[in-house]
Amino acid sequence: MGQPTISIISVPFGYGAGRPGSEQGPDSILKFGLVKKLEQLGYDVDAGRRIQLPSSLTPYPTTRMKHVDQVMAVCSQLAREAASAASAGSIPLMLGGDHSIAMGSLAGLSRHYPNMGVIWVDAHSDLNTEITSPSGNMHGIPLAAALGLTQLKLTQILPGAVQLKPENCVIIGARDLDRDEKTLIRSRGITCFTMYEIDRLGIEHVVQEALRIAGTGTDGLHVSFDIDSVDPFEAPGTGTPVRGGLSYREAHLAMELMSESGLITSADMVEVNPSLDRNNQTSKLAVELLGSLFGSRIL
Ligand code: 6HN
Ligand code: MN
Ligand code: MN
Ligand code: MN
Repeated sequence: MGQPTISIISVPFGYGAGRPGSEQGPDSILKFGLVKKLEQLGYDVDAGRRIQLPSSLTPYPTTRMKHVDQVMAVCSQLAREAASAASAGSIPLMLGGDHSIAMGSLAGLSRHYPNMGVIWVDAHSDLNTEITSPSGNMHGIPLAAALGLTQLKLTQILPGAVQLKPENCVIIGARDLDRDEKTLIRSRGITCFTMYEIDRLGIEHVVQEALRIAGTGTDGLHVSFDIDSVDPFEAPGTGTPVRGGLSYREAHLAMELMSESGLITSADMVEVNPSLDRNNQTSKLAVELLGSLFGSRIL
């Protein structure tokens, strides 16, 4: 039996972020050769799935959060696509778009993998709620939503969705956490490897621990990769850059180790913003990193 199929789901949606541009992420990542790269690694690639914002929207209860109706509409469609790709036996790969789309990924995937683990690679923890969000931007809440901590529930995105368990969820690369996010990480016992732990323990140890925690006793393992986890020196094309991030080699090694584990069943690549990029460096990096996640090796 050969490699499984990878189903690329493009989600050109950026209203969850505070500045425009990430809606151009999927087309840019595809333009720089993602399909060819995955095919060279031996996968069958289905790149035809694309989520569009529908013309009519169901209004959701108004909160301080911005563009909730749009986020919900896109996430509901994405959830159905992700669920159908997973139940067809392929590996769903979501290209964002801002990180709010992960609520759609997780709602859909959780129907197929009700006891899923998640590795959240990000400069941020995305654990705000409608109450604690300092910005009102929906890309700051998806992990909290997936854990059932927001007013918005995954089941409103897709009936039958299952929320994540905090013990099956690991954050890697954090260095810009809001006060209430820190409180939640402690009170809910979420494992969070900040840049401090990565400096002290090394990326290899951190990723092996993450794989053990999120990959033991779970039925699927999703990687949600926010490109702002990588240092802005390497990844300038993103809307909320924070200094002091993963180096180029640390990011690649993280992907290589996740690949070698054989545990990864789906992934998001989000927050690539071509309008803020330098020489398409960030889009090209996203393609390379996805290559490493799906088995590309130096030798
Ligand atoms: N992202 N914690 C900040 C907020 O507005 O809630 C930043 C969130 C960034 C979200 O990068 O996916
Ligand atoms: Mn994020
Ligand atoms: Mn981020
Ligand atoms: Mn576990």
